[in-house]
Amino acid sequence: MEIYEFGQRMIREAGDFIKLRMKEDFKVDAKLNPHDLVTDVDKETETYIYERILERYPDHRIIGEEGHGTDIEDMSGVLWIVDPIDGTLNFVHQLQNFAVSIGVYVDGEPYCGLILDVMEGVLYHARVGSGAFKDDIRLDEMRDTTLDRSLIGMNANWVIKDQIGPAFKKIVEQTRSTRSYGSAALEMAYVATGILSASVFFRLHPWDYSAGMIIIDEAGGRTTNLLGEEIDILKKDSILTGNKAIHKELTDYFTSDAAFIAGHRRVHGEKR
Ligand code: 2AM
Ligand code: CA
Ligand code: CA
Ligand code: CA
Repeated sequence: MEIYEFGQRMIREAGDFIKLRMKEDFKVDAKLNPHDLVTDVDKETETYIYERILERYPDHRIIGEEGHGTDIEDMSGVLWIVDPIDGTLNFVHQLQNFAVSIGVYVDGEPYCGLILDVMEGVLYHARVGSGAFKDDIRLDEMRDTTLDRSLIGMNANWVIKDQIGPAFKKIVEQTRSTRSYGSAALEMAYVATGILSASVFFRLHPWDYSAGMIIIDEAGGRTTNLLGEEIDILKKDSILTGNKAIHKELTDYFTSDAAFIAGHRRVHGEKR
C-alpha cells in the first residue's frame, strides 16, 4: 500500500484513539513553563502512531514532539515528522480545536502532509504533485491578497516582546484583522483553504510546520521564515506562510526592520 493512503487511514485511527482516550482521566504536566503543557494523551498517541508506522514499515524513521527520534540528524530514507497533538492547550482547556499533524519526507524531499482536525473529523492532506485536499474536496489555488484586505493568523504573545514586538504591532495596525487559533497546524490548514491569507509564527519546531508547509505548497502558497529564508526541515525557525503576494509583502516588511532582524537572530541564531 502506498504511504499516502496508509498515512491517511492511520492518522484517522490516531484521531479515534484520542477521542476514546480523552473520555477517561488523563494527567496534565507542565514542560518548561506553565504555558507549555503535555498530557498522557500526547505521549500515548505519539507511541500509538510510532508503533503503527513501524509495524507497517520497519525501516522508516520517526521524529515526534514527545521524544521519539531525538537521535535523527539527517533526512535519508523515509522520515515521518509527527505532532501527536498540536494545540495541547486547546486540548486541555477546550477538548476541541487540536490536530494530529504528520509530514512525510523521502530522502529529504517532501512527500506528503496530513493534518487531522480531530473533533471535527476533517483531514487536510496533500501529496507533492497531486494537489491539496480537505477530505475529498480539492482546494483551489490560493489567491493573492494584500495585507490591508487580509485576515492574518498571529499569536498576541509576540506583540508584547521587546525587540520583535513593534514589527508585529504594525501588522496588527495594518491588516484587516488578526486571528489566533492555538494550533499552528490547524492555522496552516486554514491558510491552505484561504480562510486566512497568511500566518506568522515564531519558534516553531519541525512537527508544528512540516505537514502544513507541504499542504500550503500544493495549494499554491509559499512558506519561509519571517526573513524570507528557506526552512531547514530539521530545525526550529520562525514561519511565514501565505499566498505568494502577501508572503512577499510581509517578508519585505520584516526584512526592512533592523530591530526585528536583530531580535530574530537573537532567538533563532544566524542562518546556517
Ligand atoms: P503544541 O500544542 O504541539 O505544543 C500555539 O500554542 C501553537 O504553538 C501550538 O501549535 C503549539 O504546539 C505551538 N508551540 C510550539 N512551541 C511551543 C511552546 N514552547 N509552548 C507552547 N506552544 C508551542
Ligand atoms: Ca507541546
Ligand atoms: Ca505543535
Ligand atoms: Ca504537540
